[in-house]
Amino acid sequence: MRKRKYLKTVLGLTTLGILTIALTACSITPKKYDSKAKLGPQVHTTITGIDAGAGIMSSTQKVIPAYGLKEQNWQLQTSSTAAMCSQLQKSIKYKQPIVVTAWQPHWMFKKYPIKFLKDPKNIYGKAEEIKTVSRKGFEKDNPGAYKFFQQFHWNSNLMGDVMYQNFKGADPQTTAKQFIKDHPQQVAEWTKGVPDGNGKKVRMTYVTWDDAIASTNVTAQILRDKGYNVTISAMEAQPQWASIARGSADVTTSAWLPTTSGPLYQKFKNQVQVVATNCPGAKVGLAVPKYMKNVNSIEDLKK
Ligand code: PBE
Repeated sequence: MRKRKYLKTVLGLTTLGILTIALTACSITPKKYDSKAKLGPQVHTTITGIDAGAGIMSSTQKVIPAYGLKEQNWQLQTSSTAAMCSQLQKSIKYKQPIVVTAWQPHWMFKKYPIKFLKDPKNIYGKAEEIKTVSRKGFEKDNPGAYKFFQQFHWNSNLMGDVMYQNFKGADPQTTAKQFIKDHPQQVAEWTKGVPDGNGKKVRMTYVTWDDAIASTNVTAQILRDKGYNVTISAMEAQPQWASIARGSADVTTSAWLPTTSGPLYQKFKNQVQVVATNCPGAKVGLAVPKYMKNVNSIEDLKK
């Protein structure tokens, strides 16, 4: 009897021990950033990226060999903006190292303490601008809407506010309506001399990136308020450009030029038309959390 009880206790304690070890193992968090150690191994020589169709991904594929990161087997991990941002958030929570693809305007710089890495070779381009691009012939077929798109231009701040509202969960069309209400002067400037739409069609296309969601919904809503019949269709970047080039869509407000959307622009430039710059001062590159004090340039990734 005694022996049995003893055995039971030992067995119970052993089980408890194993369970504790297992649980601890599961909850072990990866190591914090170590400024004295080589960076590559700390992040598995991986840059956390977004969706494969993004221009920032093709630029980053050029960055890897250009900065000698290929020799160290650095790789670019494809994911999505949402997945990348949640990875970033997790890393920041535990002060772990991470290298991400980043761009501005975007709310990530408002939400997370991160910094762009210097790009001395200018692979991501020097001065990016967000441009409005239409099909050839749109101007002739719909001069009223075209005029509006020629006049539509804002800045990172205004755009950032709209994006941040959407990020916080607001419906993009509701945010657009609120923006219009709050910025009558801007809207008046953009619609100056723009005739009533009388139900004329405008087919906009966009990729579901935050900046494109913001500018597409704001411009679509302004044109709707002017009596245009605006449709907005979300698609991947390549089909988006192809549909404008083919003429099955009219216009997009989210071409990042000259570098980020550059490869697609080059491919279709004979069939499309750059209408205007709608947001100057955009920036594309790699970023890391600010606590990675020794990493300030893409060149530092090798160290
Ligand atoms: N972005 C945001 C896109 C364009 C808008 C920079 C992630 C890209 O093509 O990379």
